This record gives sequence, C-alpha cells and structure tokens, in this order.
Amino acid sequence: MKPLVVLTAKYPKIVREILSGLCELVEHPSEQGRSEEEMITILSEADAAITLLSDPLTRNVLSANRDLRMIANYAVGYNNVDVDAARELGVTVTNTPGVLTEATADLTMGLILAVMRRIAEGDREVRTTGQCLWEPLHLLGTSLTGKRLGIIGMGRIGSAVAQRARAFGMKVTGTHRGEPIYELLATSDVVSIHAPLTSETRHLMNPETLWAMKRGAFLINTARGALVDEVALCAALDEGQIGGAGLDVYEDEPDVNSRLLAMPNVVLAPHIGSATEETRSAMARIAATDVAMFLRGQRPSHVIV
Ligand code: 8YV
Repeated sequence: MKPLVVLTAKYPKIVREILSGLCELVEHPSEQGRSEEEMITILSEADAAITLLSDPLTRNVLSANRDLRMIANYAVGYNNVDVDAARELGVTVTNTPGVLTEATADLTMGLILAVMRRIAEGDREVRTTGQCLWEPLHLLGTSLTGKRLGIIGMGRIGSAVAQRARAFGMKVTGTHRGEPIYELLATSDVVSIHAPLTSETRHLMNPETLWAMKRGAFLINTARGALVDEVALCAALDEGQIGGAGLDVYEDEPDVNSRLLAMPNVVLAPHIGSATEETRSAMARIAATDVAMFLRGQRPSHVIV
C-alpha cells in the first residue's frame, strides 16, 4: 500500500508532479484557522502532510495519529508547529527557507513606499472622487531619501530589505537576534520587523517599545502579527506617536482589528509577502521534494526537527 500524503490546501501543481506515483494524495480545500479537532480529523490517516502556517500542529494534533511521520510546513516560519512535541514524537518537520526572501523584501519595500508616500490613500481618493485632484499641499508624504530605516532582525529577509532601502537613499541600522533595540527605535524614521515569532519575541512592539520610537515614525511588519501588540499599536497611531503603519500580518489572522480598518495612515495587505507565482511554486517544490525524499528513506534538505 502506498503511503498517504495529506495536502491541507490547494498548492501549486508542482506538488502533484513531484509526488505522483510515490504516494496517495488527498487534498483538502484551503481553510484558515482550523481547530485542533479539524486538524486531527484531516490528518487521521496521513503518513505525511504538507501544511499551512494557519494549521495548528500542536502536541495534541501530532500525537493523535502515531503513523504521522512527517510534516512539510509550506512556509519559512513554523510558529504553528510544536517543535518540542514533534521531536519527542519522532515527527520530521521541514520548512521552505530562502526562496521567499526577495518576494518578502519587495513587499516590505512596497509597504514602506505605500505608507510614506500615501499611495493607498491616494488610490482610495481617486476611486471615490473619480478625479485626480492636484494641489500643492495635498497628500504630502515623506521622502525616503536621507531617512533612517531600522531593521529588527538582520537575517536573510532583513538584509534583503536593507539592500533595497539603500538603493532608495535610506540610511540603515539593523539589529541581530538578541541584540538591544532601543537605540534603533529612538533613531529610526521607519522601523521594520523581520524576526521569527517565539515566546521571547511575542509583543516585541508593546507600549514601552512603541513609545521608545521617534515620534511620528512609521512601523512596518511583514513577519508575524503577534510580534506587535495591536491594541498598543492602535493607541500609538491614535495619539500620533506612530505616524503610520504598513502591515502584512495580524495578531489574530484571519481577523483584522477593526480599529486599524478605520485608520487612513495604515496600509493593510492580506499576508502576501511570499505571494508571487515564482515564490509560491518554489516553496511548493521544496516542500514536495522534501516529502519525496522522506518517502524514499532519504534525509529531506530543509529539516527543522
Ligand atoms: C506564507 C509566510 O504565505 O513563509 C512564511 O513564513 O508567512 C508566508 O510565506 C504562509 O506561511 C503560507 O503558509
């Protein structure tokens, strides 16, 4: 009997091309915010699975089916996986690093531009009025040239953002994992977060750190929503402490804080950092190739656990 590989979403077709003949594939429609019970049901017969960031792979889920031997998480981040439980239960876990660096850095730059140059506000205005109203003092934004970008997390994505920002004439300060961030916060005109979500980094941006930023500076988050205390961010935006924000990720995805929806100086993207044809296909190739290697008894190339 062939092993059963569960796909928790509709992934790019390269997944089927790589895995056909090697296993039986069962595909579930994409769904955000599955419960543990739903995950247990979906994975009940699986030997391996390709999973989404929004799929909870908790100890309960991983231990419910003892035949489950491998999870290929279709993301570079893996805060949805209880890695300690996976290690103890002998479940191999892989991710898709590297291939989404440029796409995520591009989107970060896009959000920096959109917030500083008020592009989304302008788009809404043109659609609402049906006109291109031009006035010397209308929709004035902030120039990028000469401004300082503070990058929290100078890993692969943070470094790619730094490269782009320098090309726009920005000065760049960056911190690495575990380094203090207060000087960066106090001196940056724009702060962009590129850190993984862990118990240490949850609410990295909180009332204290948001108020340690330069007054009127901008905050960009294309990493994980829970790195930012959204209630504190709304308060900081309301009070003008933060001049604007560009967000691709939210604390309670798929839900978005309704206060953010009402703020004109906040640009909201629907978690599309890696959403290019090229990148999503490359992620699918990595995930499926790692599953294929595992099924053939080889060590997958991108093992976390
Ligand atoms: C994905 C991401 O869109 O890779 C990550 O960590 O956040 C994004 O690339 C998402 O994870 C898809 O599961």
